[in-house]
Amino acid sequence: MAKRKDDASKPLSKPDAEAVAGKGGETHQIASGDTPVLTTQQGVPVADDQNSLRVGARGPTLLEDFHFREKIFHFDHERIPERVVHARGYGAHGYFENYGPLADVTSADLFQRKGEKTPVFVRFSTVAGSKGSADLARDVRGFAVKFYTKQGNWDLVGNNIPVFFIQDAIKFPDLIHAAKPEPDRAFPQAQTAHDNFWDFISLTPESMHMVMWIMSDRTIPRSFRFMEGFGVHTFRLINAEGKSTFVKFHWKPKQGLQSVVWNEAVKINGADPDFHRRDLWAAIEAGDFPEWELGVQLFDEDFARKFEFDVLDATKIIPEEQVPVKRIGRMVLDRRVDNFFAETEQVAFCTQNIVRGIDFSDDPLLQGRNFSYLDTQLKRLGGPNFTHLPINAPKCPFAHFQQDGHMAMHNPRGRVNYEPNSWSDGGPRESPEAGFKSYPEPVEGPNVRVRSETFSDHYSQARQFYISQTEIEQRHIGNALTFELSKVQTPAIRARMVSHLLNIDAGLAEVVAAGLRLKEIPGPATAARPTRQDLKPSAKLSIIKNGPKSFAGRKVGALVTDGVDAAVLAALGKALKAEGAMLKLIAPEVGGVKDSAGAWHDADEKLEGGPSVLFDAVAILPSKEGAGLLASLPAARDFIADATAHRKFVAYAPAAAPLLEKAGVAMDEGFVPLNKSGDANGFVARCRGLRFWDRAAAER
Ligand code: HDD
Repeated sequence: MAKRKDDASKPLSKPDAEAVAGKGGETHQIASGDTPVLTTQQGVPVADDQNSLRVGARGPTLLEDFHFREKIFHFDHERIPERVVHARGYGAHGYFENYGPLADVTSADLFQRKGEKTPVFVRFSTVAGSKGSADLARDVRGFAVKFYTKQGNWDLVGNNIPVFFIQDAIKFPDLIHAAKPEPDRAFPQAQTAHDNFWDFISLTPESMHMVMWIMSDRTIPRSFRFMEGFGVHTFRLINAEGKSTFVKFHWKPKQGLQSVVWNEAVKINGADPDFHRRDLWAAIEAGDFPEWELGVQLFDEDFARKFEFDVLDATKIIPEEQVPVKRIGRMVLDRRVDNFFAETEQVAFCTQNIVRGIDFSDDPLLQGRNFSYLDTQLKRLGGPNFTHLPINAPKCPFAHFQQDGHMAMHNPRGRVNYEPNSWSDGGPRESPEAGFKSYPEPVEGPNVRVRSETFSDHYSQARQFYISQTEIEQRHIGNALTFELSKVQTPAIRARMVSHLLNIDAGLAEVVAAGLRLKEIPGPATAARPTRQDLKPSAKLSIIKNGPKSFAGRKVGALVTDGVDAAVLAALGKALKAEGAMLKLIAPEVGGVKDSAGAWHDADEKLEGGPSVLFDAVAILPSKEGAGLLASLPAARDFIADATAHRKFVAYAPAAAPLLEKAGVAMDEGFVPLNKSGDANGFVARCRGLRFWDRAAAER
């Protein structure tokens, strides 16, 4: 059966067709050769999988039909609870390759040898939406990495934003309740643009730095491949002598940073809600393996004491200008999952999973997370043996006396299940030499529920982030705040947010107040600490300043018709291939088009299914007649108008001119004529800029 299904081009033979249709009383095919026989879970071969057992052809179904009952029973229990947060995600396998020994700072085994490869599994995610929500929601992206090291599993459970909303884990349920659909109405899905979220945020000044990040284009990445990752918290690295060095972890995408614009995100969600997962899948399938470098910011107690903010406060960064990011290895994702559920869904990340040579800091958010992740796996995966699942099991030898529980798959063998014991084959023993050691930090103090004074500056780094952005990015932040707060129905909440913005940047507050048309500008929010004006802009915080050097890994969508210039199309394909980018053909019909030399090209998408939002740049390449046809099609006009509005580079054949006019676009320097095949290289070179932002300036 399986074989036949895969080979869709082969028509079904008569007995096959009957087996599928399940004609009563017919003889079913007998599996032979390499086709396995369908069995029950007990291994009993199944003779008929099309009809339940019943009394007579039209009679009631019998309870003794064990195959039917087992099949339905299993189906009824296919779902497990989705993650409370980060429910929608997508994973891939790969490896981490260490650049060189780091023994001076850490004894972690994976960082000891140059070129050592450690297998990894990565799961990217959105936070707020449920499992079936769309990929381009404006949201933080999860960036969780499981390293299967030779000394046990290390999980670095980070995000694509280096700070968080809250300073203390006890506020996490409130934050997530506020962000998720409102409980009485169960909407909006996968969006923070609603009253509850902004009500909570506007009452939580510590979230203001994060607010700047989530209202920036960081929350609408072009794909998982083009975003940074951060471990967020300060951790410790411990060397063999027990010396501790503080560390913050960074993932830097080799592909460079890239985001989409909001109007594009909204349209992508309609055109392809799976845009991000499809992108990762397609890149890996094409052998274009995405890659990140792992970077560390290393600093000592002395720096921590002198730094303007508390390094235990997860709402703060350490600017790279103050502590540079040292790149210590690279991660390559080169293998897709075999089965989404078994791997991506069942993977269980826990911040408490660390290995010798790495340790926690006292960041109260991290300390709380260490409880939460282990706890949540019990609910989601149903028992304490989720580490027996292949995706969660260490790939190094392991031995312990833990036993039993739901679905136990490897209980200790033999008589011994406790320690100490005096049996000669007494099982594993602890090892003071090789074992995990916690950093013996001296801690003293009264039991108190207080937030440290050193955590109380909520605006200075929010301002620093804002002033580090290009003008375009600042405008996007203003637009995003205006959009989200316009969805808030309670005017007092809108005004309360503007009062916080006044502490961040007066210009931004003004833009948002005007965008909301506030009748009265509120006074600035009461601040525990005045906003520092002396923090310097940090270029690393901008996406546009950290874009790619090449157009590799990106996609051009070429709108083509019959009669497309064969030489120009070939040259464009060649130039993109040389750059490591892809060309996709969009045609009036998916069957394809015949070019000017009479050659046939299959289309990748029918026009209505391949809007320009799915591509990084576009080429409009109709023949003269084709241009006339396209001008009459709304989807073709939208294709061009959207690409223009989203500041994309547009290549066009001379014959496209009347079509461009019909689409109502004003041509500018971002439009590149493809008159002859030699022009393709020039177009691809322009595409390295990703967007023609000057078009935005002209509009303003
Ligand atoms: Fe969390 C999942 C990242 C704060 C509690 N979190 C989860 C995932 C990521 C993060 C990437 C998805 C893992 C996966 O793909 O399976 N979370 C973060 C970051 C935080 C953070 C970077 C702040 C720095 N989280 C945080 C706090 C708590 C949680 C403060 C609770 C006290 N997070 C959870 C959770 C989840 C989770 C409920 C849901 C599913 C899971 O853990 O395995 O336990």
